[in-house]
Amino acid sequence: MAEEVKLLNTWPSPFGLRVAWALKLKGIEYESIEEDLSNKSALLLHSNPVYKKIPVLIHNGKPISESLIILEYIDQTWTHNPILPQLPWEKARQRFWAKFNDDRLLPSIWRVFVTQGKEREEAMEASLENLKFVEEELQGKRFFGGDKIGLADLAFGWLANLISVLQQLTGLKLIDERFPLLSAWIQEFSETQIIKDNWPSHDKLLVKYQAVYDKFHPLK
Ligand SMILES: N[C@@H](CCC(=O)N[C@@H](CS)C(=O)NCC(=O)O)C(=O)O
Repeated sequence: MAEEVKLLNTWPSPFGLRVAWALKLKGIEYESIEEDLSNKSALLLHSNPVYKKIPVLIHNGKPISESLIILEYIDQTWTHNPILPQLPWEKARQRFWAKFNDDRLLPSIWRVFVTQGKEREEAMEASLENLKFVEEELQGKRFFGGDKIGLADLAFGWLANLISVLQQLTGLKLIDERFPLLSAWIQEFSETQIIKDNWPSHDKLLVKYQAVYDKFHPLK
């Protein structure tokens, strides 16, 4: 039976991007369906009735939600070019860091982006503390997954293209020479062909996130 793979997505989403990268790394053909989150489609509401969020992968008519769960599903369904290691401890570690990104790192950096004043200072402090943990995890490694891109790399992947946009819009520097290993990882990850070929341009992201920024920081 021919496989039918659809991805409900929005192009600037860090969560959607990681799923698209995983499908590309595995060489899976899929149809990307762009959602308008201000007017969600019946297909999205039907496929992810609990959270009503993208990304949703629909494989042969069956929906899977939550990007980290989708990544695991992809890895178990198409087992070539694995994104999770074999050893249970290493596997757990990849999952730990992917979850750390979603629970701690990404929300702290997002808070820097959407707040001002004292709140922003606190968010900045939390972000730097979180980034230090990430830096330590990269000791002696090229990727979080060792010598190749794995689950945690895909989860942290948004940093590699979005951080420069967020820094430009806020005028704040988060990742610089204080984080040499993370800076090297950003370089290495961004230069990987599959990743490079499959992410939105800096300029396109800038326009999109400028609009988001303006919404949170309207001119008085
Ligand atoms: N934990 C979810 C987060 C997904 C998420 O936040 N998606 C956003 C777009 S980046 C969304 O669909 N937002 C629509 C809404 O909240 O109504 C995942 O990993 O898939």
